[in-house]
Amino acid sequence: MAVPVRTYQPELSQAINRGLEEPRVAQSADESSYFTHNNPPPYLGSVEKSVQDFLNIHGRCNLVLITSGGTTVPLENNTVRFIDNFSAGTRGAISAEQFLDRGYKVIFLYRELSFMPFLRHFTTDPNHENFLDYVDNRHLGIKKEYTEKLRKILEQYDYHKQHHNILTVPFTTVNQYLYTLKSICETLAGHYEEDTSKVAIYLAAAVSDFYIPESKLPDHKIQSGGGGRGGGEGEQESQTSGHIISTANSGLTISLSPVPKFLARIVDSWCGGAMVISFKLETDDNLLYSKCTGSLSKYGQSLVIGNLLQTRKREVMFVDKDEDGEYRHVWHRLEDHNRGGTKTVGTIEEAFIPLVAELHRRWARK
Ligand code: 9Z3
Repeated sequence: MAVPVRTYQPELSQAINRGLEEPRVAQSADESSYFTHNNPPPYLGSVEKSVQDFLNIHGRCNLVLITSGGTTVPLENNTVRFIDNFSAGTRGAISAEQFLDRGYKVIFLYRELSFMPFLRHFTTDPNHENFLDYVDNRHLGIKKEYTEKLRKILEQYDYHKQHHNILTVPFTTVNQYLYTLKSICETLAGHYEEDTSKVAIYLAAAVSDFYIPESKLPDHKIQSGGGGRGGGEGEQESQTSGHIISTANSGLTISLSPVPKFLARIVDSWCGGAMVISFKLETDDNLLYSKCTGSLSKYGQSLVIGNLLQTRKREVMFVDKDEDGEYRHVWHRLEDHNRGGTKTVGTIEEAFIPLVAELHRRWARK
């Protein structure tokens, strides 16, 4: 099942409301001001309905909400330019397949046009082959050498589709992401009531730390030479719109506000009782462990999975607390798994998702 909305085109009917109160730059602790100063995406009601319908089909099964892909920060309301966060959505898409394999119902909150479960096999091929390469152009059938691969993937895809095991919900901007995440978490909390421990929230999306509040965005494309309207003599020398200043002489200056960190809210209020797993992405290996423990102590999630940009496809570090409340960490490496395990796997997610599912099983039993 997929929520039939488009998120990557700007919503022009939601053009900036200049009458909105000036936003106070949100401090980390000040989550609520974010939602009063930024509008919800106009399609949110339809997402809420799809999520509720999905939950009604499945009752209170084990469910994982997976976030996947990077969020964007638009620089203009009619968005030509935006700041993006690193993530192709590979981790989220593979993880979704792994959770489905273990009987989970999956809500997949993903960056529109990033990798999707099952479909990703045809776009991440190491030989750069895509689906069109599979088709014999004379008979329009599948070339013999690809039938086995396609059959296996199609079998799983069809099975989960027929059983409505996965609901896909798109986002593009950080604002769409935050509103949709909050809405899904709250719908889950309402549906599962005292059984929220059956829910895992697996936050693999790469979320922007900074953004431009809605009322500070320029409506139109920023002009490289400042104002730009008309040209010739009398041309405006500068264009200013709240957080963005463009001048012919000095280039472009952008000021970004911090996005409040919502992790603690997920844990303590949006969907209290669910097992929350977050990822920590770093590039400096000396920082990774302390960043993971810092995140655990600030936000109170159950597990932080640390990864380095350079090695994320080969190794991840699980950081959590033991029964005495002491931090502990374990590295999980693809190479070690394939050396010691009974089944050789191709991706690190296939190696570590069974461990996450086991931790969740214990969490739900508590
Ligand atoms: C990750 O660290 C993911 O593992 C990756 C996956 C983004 C590296 P790909 O999709 O990449 O396989 O290309 N995600 C979380 C990054 C993040 O923004 N974490 C926040 C933080 O570090 C906490 S929720 O502050």
